[in-house]
Amino acid sequence: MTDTAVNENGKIIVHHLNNSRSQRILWLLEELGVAYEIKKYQRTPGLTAPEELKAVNPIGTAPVITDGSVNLAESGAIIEYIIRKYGNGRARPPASGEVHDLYWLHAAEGSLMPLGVNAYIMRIITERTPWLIRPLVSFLMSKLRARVIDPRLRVHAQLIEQRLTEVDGGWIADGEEPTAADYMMIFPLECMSQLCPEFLGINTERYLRRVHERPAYRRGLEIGGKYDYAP
Ligand SMILES: N[C@@H](CCC(=O)N[C@@H](CS)C(=O)NCC(=O)O)C(=O)O
Repeated sequence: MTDTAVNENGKIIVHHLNNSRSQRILWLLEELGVAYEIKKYQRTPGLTAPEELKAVNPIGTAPVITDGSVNLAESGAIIEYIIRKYGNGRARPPASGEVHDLYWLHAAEGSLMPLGVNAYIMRIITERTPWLIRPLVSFLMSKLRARVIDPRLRVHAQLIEQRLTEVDGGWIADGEEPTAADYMMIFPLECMSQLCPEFLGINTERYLRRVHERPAYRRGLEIGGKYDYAP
């Protein structure tokens, strides 16, 4: 977190990278009805974020928000910050769902996304390997993925399916509306629906469809632009 630019309109600025986790933040702000502005950044041909994002986050990743004198990165931190500061009591879990909210809020970036990113990098390495040795690299990467990544992704998928079955079509924390856990989990679930759709249970698929149909989610998509992880 750094102190830099102040938005003169007093609105939050969302530094949004196309096709990225910052879609989570747009969904949350749209659900809460918080005024914001969006500053768009386009991925480079190498799929990394452009250099100018480093002006607001030295690591160079999105999402980042600027709120007054505060620049804040890390989607989990941003989501908690927005809910605490602008939620007016909304997006909070009921007491019975607090531990579930906490667990999934952290599991999303702490456990699921590292697995997903590793699988994604393996796919890119294979695609970009010279054709002569590609079959060998492809074979090695698929062995690695089958041994190291997929067994864990499969268990995570079973655990979220179990939770979504317990809440019977509700939100992860079993409240009236999405909480931090939902805003965080949507992205790994969207990634898994492309990377390993066969791991996702029926309630998880229903959950994804339900989120994607929400008007606030759709508004976030329109504002964010092309996003390959949702219909
Ligand atoms: N744990 C961070 C991860 C941030 C991250 O890796 N963002 C990706 C977009 S999904 C990014 O900016 N990638 C571009 C790059 O690495 O250059 C968060 O949740 O905000």
